[in-house]
Amino acid sequence: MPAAARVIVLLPTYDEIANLEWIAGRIRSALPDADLLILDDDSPDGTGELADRIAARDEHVRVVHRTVKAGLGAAYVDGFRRAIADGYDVIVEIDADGSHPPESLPAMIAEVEGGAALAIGSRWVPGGSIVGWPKRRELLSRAGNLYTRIALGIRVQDATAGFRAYASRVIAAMDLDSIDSKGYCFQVDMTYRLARAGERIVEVPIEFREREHGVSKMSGAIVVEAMRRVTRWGLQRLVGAEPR
Ligand SMILES: Nc1nc2c(ncn2[C@@H]2O[C@H](COP(=O)(O)OP(=O)(O)OP(=O)(O)O)[C@@H](O)[C@H]2O)c(=O)[nH]1
Ligand SMILES: [Mg+2]
Repeated sequence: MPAAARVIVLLPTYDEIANLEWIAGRIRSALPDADLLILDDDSPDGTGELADRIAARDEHVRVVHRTVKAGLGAAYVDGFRRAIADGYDVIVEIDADGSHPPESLPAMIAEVEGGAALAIGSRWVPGGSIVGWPKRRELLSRAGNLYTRIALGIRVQDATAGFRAYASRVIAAMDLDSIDSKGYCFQVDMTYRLARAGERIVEVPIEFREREHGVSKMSGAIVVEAMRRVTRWGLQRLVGAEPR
């Protein structure tokens, strides 16, 4: 990793018009030298046009207009390919809804610069916290992460977290074509790939906040996808088969 690592922040958006300006500004302030790539899936609420206006006044900001809503995983894979092609050293994932504090990014990126393959902004390590979640939602996340740890034999406390910094070398080494997980499962999929490859994964405690504006795109289908896939990978692990 070069002394001054080149950092790109990938920001997927779908109907985040009430959040985009604020989150983009916080990201730019937290990481003044980094570039920001907004990946919008043709949001009906005009998020894409707002993204264009932000990009027009800031040379560190670019926008990718994707034509259909294809899920978070597909948007990130698109961003990964562009980030690798453009030669970035560190690739950041963050939600646009304000749940993930950009102010924690310097500490996460420092871990990657120090040799970690992946630094996760984690809710479930000591020092991490959640603001504004009902108990039900917390239990779902904790139970999902516990199940994931046991099924996959990994030590990560917050494998479903979508707040991450990756060393781009590990993304470049991945077969991105083989990733078709969409929701939370995409994050588990990425984590499991790196854990199997013996890469170092660290967790940095963060304060996670429930979104205040806009609506969640989380759905029962996303939870079911994650449960089914984690179960399948866990069974494949038990019989010594390659995960598919
Ligand atoms: N480009 C793109 N972005 C998406 C898509 N689905 C969700 N997003 C974005 O992904 C991020 C996370 O989505 P959220 O709706 O907050 O879902 P979540 O964080 O898993 O669930 P909550 O905790 O309930 O907010 C946000 O920035 C969304 O705008 C999609 O299909 N395409
Ligand atoms: Mg969210």
